[in-house]
Amino acid sequence: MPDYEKMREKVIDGDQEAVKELTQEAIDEDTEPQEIISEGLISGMNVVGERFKAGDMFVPEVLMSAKAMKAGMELVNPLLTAADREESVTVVLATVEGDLHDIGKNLVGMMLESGGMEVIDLGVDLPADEIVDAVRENNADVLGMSALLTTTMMEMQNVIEVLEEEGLKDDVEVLVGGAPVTKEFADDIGADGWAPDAASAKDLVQEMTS
Ligand code: B1M
Repeated sequence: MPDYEKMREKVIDGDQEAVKELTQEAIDEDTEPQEIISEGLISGMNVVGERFKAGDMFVPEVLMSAKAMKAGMELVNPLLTAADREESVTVVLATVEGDLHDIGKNLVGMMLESGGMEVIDLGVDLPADEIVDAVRENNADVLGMSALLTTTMMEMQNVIEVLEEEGLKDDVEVLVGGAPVTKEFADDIGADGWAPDAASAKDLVQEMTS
C-alpha cells in the first residue's frame, strides 16, 4: 500500500524529488494510476488550494507544490487509459491580446490540473480568433481567460463576441479572472463565471462541469 500520507505531505512541501520517488514506488507496486493521482497527488494539492485560499500559503509555495505534483503526474500520465482521459474536462486557458502577465494564469492552470482536468494553455497575448479556434479544435468544455491590465480586460468581451459570432458560446463555459476583473464585470460581458483566485477557479470549473 503506497504511503499516501507522506506523498500528500511532500506535495504540500513542494519536494519534487520525494514526490517522484514515492510516485515511482506506488507505480512499482502496480497501484492503479487513478488512485495515485486522487489519493496522493491531487489530494495533497487540494490541501494547498485550501491553505492558499485561507491566506496560509503564498504564491511561491503554491508554485513549488504545483511543480511537485506535476513531477508525479508526469510519471503517472503515460499509464492512464484512453477511457480515463475521455472522462476528463478540457479547459483552454489564455491571457488575452495585449497582455503579457501569466503568473496568475499559470497558477490557475496548475490548480485545474490538480483537479484532474486537461489544461491546454495557449500562453499570453492571444488574439480572439486564435482563442476561439483553440476552443473549437479542442472541443473545450471551459474557456478560461486572464487579464491583468484595465486596458486589456475589455478584450475578454471581444473574445465572447467572437464565440457568439461563431456559434460556440453555448457550447463552452467562459470563466474570467485577473486582478482588475470583478464579478460585476464578468456578468456585464456575458461570462459564465468569475473567480478571485486559482483555488476558487478550480472549484468553479468543477461546479460548472459536473
Ligand atoms: Co505588470 N502591471 N505591467 N508586469 N504587474 C500590474 C498588473 C500593475 C497593477 C502594476 C502597478 O502599476 N501597480 C499594472 C496594471 C495597472 C492597471 O492596468 N490598472 C501593471 C502594468 C501597468 C504593467 C505594464 C504596462 C508596465 C509597463 O511596461 N509600463 C506592463 C504591461 C505589459 C503587458 O502585459 N503588455 C507590465 C509588465 C509586467 C511584467 C512583464 C514586468 C510582469 C509580468 C511577468 C509575468 O506575468 N510573467 C509584471 C508583474 C509581475 C506585475 C505585478 C507586479 C504582479 C502581477 C502578478 O503576477 N501577481 C502587478 C502588480 C501587482 O499585482 N502587485 C502588475 C501575482 C498573481 C498570482 O496574481 O495575476 O492577480 P494575479 O492572479 C491571481 C488572481 O487574479 C486570479 O488567480 C490568481 C492567483 O490566485 N486569476 C484568475 C488570475 N487569472 C485568472 C483567471 C481565472 C480565474 C482567476 O479564470 C480563467
